[in-house]
Amino acid sequence: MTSANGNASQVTNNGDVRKPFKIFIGYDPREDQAYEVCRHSILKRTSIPVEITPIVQSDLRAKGLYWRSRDQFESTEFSFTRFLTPYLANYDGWAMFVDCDFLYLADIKELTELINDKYAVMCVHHDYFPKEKTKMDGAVQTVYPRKNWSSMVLYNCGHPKNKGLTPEVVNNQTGAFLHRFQWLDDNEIGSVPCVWNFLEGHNEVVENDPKTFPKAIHYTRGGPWFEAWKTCEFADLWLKEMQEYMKKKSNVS
Ligand SMILES: [Mn+2]
Repeated sequence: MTSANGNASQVTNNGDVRKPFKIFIGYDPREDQAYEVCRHSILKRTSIPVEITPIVQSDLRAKGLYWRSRDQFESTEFSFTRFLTPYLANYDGWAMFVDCDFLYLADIKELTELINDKYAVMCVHHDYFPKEKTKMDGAVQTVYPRKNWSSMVLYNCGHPKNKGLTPEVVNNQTGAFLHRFQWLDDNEIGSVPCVWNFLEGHNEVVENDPKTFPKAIHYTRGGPWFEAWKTCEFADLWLKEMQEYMKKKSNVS
């Protein structure tokens, strides 16, 4: 866990005096570098206190919170564990889940300012059908409605509907039920601008139109931490961030 700065009690979020904003990042041992760089990119830019926790499947198994057997459609270790976010936040306040293959370019405070308590969750409503048949390091790509919506979600953890997202439900429900937010009605799913989950290889920057400039790049096809994606779009930004993270790490130790 990490607090970006110590001034927790002074932060207001949606009118309330708040504790640090909780952020859960999906962790996969094959993408450790991606996780570290994603985390670094958030901490470096945030102007509000945040508490970042990796969602590590082996830890959750050891704690008896996760017991699902692995299925063939899981491309990462956090395919299902991500839906434990409201539980892990004690069904209290707002928290964010994000995949580890994100690079933040903006202050997370800007995202929290979009929070609206009338919703149970908020996310980017992608209308997206991937061109590739495989993703990352060869895992099978699957196509389904609301694809990629669950990769970055603001959860209103105290919302009554999200109390239904118990460990039992997360362990037993189908991928379709979870990834399509079927525990919710459509009007309980708020929308945030696509620049907060900007899909590399899909979304496009329009010159001179700041509304299209990514605030968080999602290397959904695989990012520069994989040999095959070293030259993907925005690879330079991620590599630069990684160098910075490595430098900071070596200065500390
Ligand atoms: Mn992803």
